[in-house]
Amino acid sequence: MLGDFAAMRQSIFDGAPESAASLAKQALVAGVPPLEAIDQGFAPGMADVGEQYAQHNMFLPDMLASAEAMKAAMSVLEPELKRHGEQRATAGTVVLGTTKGDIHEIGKTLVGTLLTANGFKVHDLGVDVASEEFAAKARELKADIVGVSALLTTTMRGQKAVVEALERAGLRSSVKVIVGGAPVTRRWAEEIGADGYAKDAVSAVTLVKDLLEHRFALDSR
Ligand code: B1M
Repeated sequence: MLGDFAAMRQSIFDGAPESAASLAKQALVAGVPPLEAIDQGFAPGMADVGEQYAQHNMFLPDMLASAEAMKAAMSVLEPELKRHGEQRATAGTVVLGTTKGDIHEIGKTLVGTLLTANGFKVHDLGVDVASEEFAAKARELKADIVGVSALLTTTMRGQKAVVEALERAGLRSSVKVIVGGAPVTRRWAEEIGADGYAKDAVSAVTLVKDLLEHRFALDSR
């Protein structure tokens, strides 16, 4: 079948990396766009897992197994997503990471992959990243954008800490800060003085493009 989204979703729910990777390969061979396989197949599987975990029907080892399955699928799909970006000129530099104390990496990595696919140079600092590290890398790379992901209500505060670290480093006026992650909202972004919020990886790309276009328009006045 062209894009067996139900089977993809199930492979994540079951925490089955081999099956997830094999379904991802089959999807590519069948000509399914990689983003469609993620959005309609694999990511909904992660959402199911989150719901079951919240209702105490699944436990931490199950969530971990599902994350491994998701990573297995992504390792097949990401190179395909990125390939498009390699042929383009650099649209801007983004420093990306997940906040201090937070090890959720899948959503952040997907944001990075799509930005790369859209011609941005992405430096991914990984997970559990201190605010000062974001600021130091932004200075070193003369970044246009700093992107901070947080998946826990307790680690969202780390996004505010990054805004503050950039201010302390004297970089706040030259760098745009975007935030995202399941518990993050537009309101929170405004409250902490970030420049933008994106609900998913596709809107993160639109947001970054909009912010940079706006900045270049102001710069050329
Ligand atoms: Co965790 N976990 N987890 N977990 N985990 C959540 C987030 C949770 C909502 C589950 C639940 O209870 N329903 C809950 C948080 C509750 C809260 O704070 N409100 C939770 C918890 C409690 C925990 C632990 C505390 C559990 C424990 O130890 N008792 C623990 C914390 C560890 C830590 O970080 N210190 C923990 C651990 C883990 C695992 C290690 C097992 C694993 C992560 C493995 C890994 O990443 N390598 C894990 C997972 C897999 C999840 C769920 C099930 C799935 C997250 C995911 O990968 N989603 C999650 C439930 C859920 O979110 N429904 C859950 C798929 C991904 C594509 O989506 O990450 O939302 P997401 O990213 C999206 C958007 O949010 C957005 O775009 C992405 C792509 O569209 N986005 C951005 C993300 N970052 C962005 C940045 C941007 C812009 C957009 O700009 C910079």
